[in-house]
This record gives sequence, structure tokens and C-alpha cells, in this order.
Amino acid sequence: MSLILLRSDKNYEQWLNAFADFDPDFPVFIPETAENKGDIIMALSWKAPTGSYTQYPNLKVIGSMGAGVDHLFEDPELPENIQLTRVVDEYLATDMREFVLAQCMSTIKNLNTFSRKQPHWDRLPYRRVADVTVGIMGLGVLGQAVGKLLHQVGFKVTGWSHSYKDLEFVKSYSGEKELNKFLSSAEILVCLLPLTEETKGILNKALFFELPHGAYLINVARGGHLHESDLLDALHSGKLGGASLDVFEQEPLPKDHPFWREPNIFITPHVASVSSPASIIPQVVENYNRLQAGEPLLNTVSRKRGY
Ligand code: NDP
Ligand code: OXD
Repeated sequence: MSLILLRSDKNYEQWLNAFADFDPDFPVFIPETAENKGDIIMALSWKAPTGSYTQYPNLKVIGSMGAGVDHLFEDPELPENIQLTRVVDEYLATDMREFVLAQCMSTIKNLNTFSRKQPHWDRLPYRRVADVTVGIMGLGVLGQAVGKLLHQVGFKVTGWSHSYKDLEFVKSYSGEKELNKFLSSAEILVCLLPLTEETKGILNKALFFELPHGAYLINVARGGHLHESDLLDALHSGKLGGASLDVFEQEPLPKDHPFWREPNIFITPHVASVSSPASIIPQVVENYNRLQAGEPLLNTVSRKRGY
């Protein structure tokens, strides 16, 4: 029995090294070294080439190498009867909350704008954390981690999710019916939703219309959430004051993409929070052992919900 790593970019070395450091005897392969495909019972994958999973007749579990699982559902040949898991990791959460805090501070203190305007000596009005409401779309593992830190720092924090959350650090809104109420106070809107059929394109003109005038968007979820031309229109009309974008429909963002030329869009290359193999491998191995023992797995994904 063994585990296979699957990635389109074939960036396997750091994963193989981390498995070897964790347990030199752990049976891990990559497509080029997996001679007996029938032995593979689990895959650990990040954007695997389409059709990869069907190559392994005894595959029982596919684990995402990250928190997001949208890449798994993109494969039209994803086998029906296979259990899906994802990463829930302390470092992924702390890195994300620090990144979003940095973006929030940067926008209310105009730091990105000052560096873009160098060498001009122009003062700009700034805001204090206590006067700013940050609305977080998606109050899951990462959304809650972000919300808690922003609350500790002094921001007013609201959040929106499928189900109501009883949390002391965030005012919770839930479901379609409460979306507009949630949006009406979000001066900074953070997207931390999973990309699903329901959330695709959710950051669009109609949603921007409901935000306070001049609101700021932080998208650290997926490029597929954002309607790109609606964002450009909202920035040009002043409806939105700016946006920090870490994720894009096409990554790397093509050199000729209009976002690069937009003065109030601040781009980072999908680095808000990056999975560390050393940190993630223990939970993968735990799931591999549970699979063999017939025990319930950790961090499972609902196919029905898509996350
Ligand atoms: P979780 O699954 O823990 O949380 C998802 C949240 O979104 C839940 O609160 C869920 O509601 C809510 N949600 C899902 N669908 C809807 C909907 N249709 N309407 C309202 N709320 C909805 O995910 P994580 O917090 O772990 O991760 C979120 C995303 O962050 C990932 O899917 C990934 O795309 C992205 N990510 C980006 C990274 C980066 O570097 N830029 C790094 C890591 C992740 P409920 O709680 O009610 O189920
Ligand atoms: C993830 C990511 O989903 O890095 O973990 O985007």
C-alpha cells in the first residue's frame, strides 16, 4: 500500500524531502516512480493533471495539499466514490491572519498609496482601527482566525457564512437573506470563501453596489470569486476605493493584464498563506493510517457542498 503525490507543476522535491524527514520508511511515490499503480490507496494532490486519479484503480482518498479543494472538482474525471480531504493547519491560519491584518493596516494608513506615489510629499487622511468595520465573507477556519486577530487589534468585525456563528469576536450574518445587511457596513471586505458553484463570481457589480461608498476589497480566496471587469468599473466610478488581490483567475497573472496598470489595485502572487509540507505531512500520514485502520478521516470535504 502507498501514497502518490500528484501536481501538474511537478514540484515534488520539497514534499519528498519532507516525507523522508518525517518518516524515511513512509511509502510515498510520484507518477514517475509508482511502478505498481494498484498499490496506491491515497493521493496527495495540488492541481493534478486532468484524468490523473483514474490511473490508480485502488485509490480510496484524495487529499488536497492546501485548504482549498476547488482544484479537485475541476477534474471532470474525479472518481465518484473517493473520499476527499483538505488541509487544516495552524500555520496556514496564522499566516493568513497576519497577511490580512497587514493589508487592512496598509489601506487605512495609505501605505501602498504612499509607496506608489513616491517621491510626492502629500498627506492623506487616515483612519483608526476602532473606526473601521471589516466584513469577512466566509467564517470557516481561516475567516475565523482572521476575524479574531482583527478584533484583538481593535477593528469592528462582521462575518458572513452559510450558517450562523455564535462568536464573541465577530457579528455573524448568515445566508442569502442577510448578505446585503452584512455588506452595508463592510468598509473593508475580505473574501475567504471556498470557490464553489454558489460562490463563483460572487464579487461582482451587484455585491459592490451594496458596500459603503469607497469600500476596499481584499480577495485572498480564489480568482474565480471575482468578476474582473466589474471590479475595474467599481474602481473607476469610485464605488470601491481600492483592492488587494492575492489570487487570480489565471496565475501567474499575465503581464498584459489590466490589473497591473490599475493604480488602486495592489497585487501579491498567491502568497497570503502557503502550505508548508513539514507542517502538513503529519495530518496526511495520520489520515493514511486511519484509512488503513478503517477509521474516520480528519478534515473531510463534503462533495455536496463543494468545500
Ligand atoms: P472553510 O471550509 O473552513 O470555510 C469556508 C467558509 O465559507 C465557511 O464559513 C462556510 O460557511 C462559508 N461558505 C461557503 N459557501 C458559502 C456560501 N455559499 N454562502 C455563505 N458562506 C459560505 O475554508 P477555509 O477557511 O479553510 O478556507 C477558505 C478558502 O481560503 C479556501 O477554500 C481557499 O480557496 C482560500 N485559501 C487561500 C489561500 C491563499 O494563499 N490565498 C491559502 C489558503 C486558503 P459555513 O461555516 O456555514 O459552512
Ligand atoms: C490553499 C492555497 O488553498 O494555498 O491552501 O490557496
